[in-house]
Amino acid sequence: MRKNKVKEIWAKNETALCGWIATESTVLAEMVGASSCDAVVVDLQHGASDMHNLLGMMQAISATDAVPMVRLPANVPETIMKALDFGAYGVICPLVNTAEEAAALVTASRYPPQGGRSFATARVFQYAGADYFDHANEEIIRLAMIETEEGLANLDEILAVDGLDGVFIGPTDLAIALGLRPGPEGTHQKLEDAIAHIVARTKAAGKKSGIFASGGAGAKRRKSEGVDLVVPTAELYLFKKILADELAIYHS
Ligand code: 3PY
Ligand code: MG
Repeated sequence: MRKNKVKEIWAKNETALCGWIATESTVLAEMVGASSCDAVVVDLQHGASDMHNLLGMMQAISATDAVPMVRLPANVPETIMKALDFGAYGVICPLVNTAEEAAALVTASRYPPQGGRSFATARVFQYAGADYFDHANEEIIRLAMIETEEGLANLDEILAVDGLDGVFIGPTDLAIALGLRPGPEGTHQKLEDAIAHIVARTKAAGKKSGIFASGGAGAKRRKSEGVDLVVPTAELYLFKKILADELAIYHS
């Protein structure tokens, strides 16, 4: 089976750099995959993509060396299984509140006997190789998003779930959960403390943490803080920023 590059990076205790696609553009997904990013996430929760175009998005990322990943719309077994069948090598599940919810994510993404994933010779075999069934349970990445008060309170129990690779911090929802207004890195000490706590507990559990950042500088900062997978924002926000910068030059 084709190896999961993010897992190889983690095995060396290094940080993976991850792109994030909010549009449904296969061209942009391929472009981000061909950058220095190690992985690309297609966002099915807040992004424009859905199950109807996900297969094409996975193919576009597969044309590059980046690992195709998905942020799920919700913790729904049918959706998890289909995203994996289409070629996702990693799933990030939003709004995980309890260990039971994290366990359900793991179960849906593991073939029996460890889990309850249904088998079909799906498109992923084209990408992964004929022995996908034998190694998928180990190669696939499963991250539970910590972005609610309840998820934060249950962090240690969530981290203890067998088969869960770790957690992904949603700083925007987490800020709101803490009664704060979202902002870039360093805006609120209370949020920074919560993030540092999540990163430290995750390391103590021998698992991996990921986070969404506000740009290259924010991602670099999170890497220096020990986060294992950093997302320096989504392609949509980058476009907006570059467009504003270029038009400001024009109008100046
Ligand atoms: C959040 O910040 O809440 C996220 O879900 C990151 O995309
Ligand atoms: Mg969120």
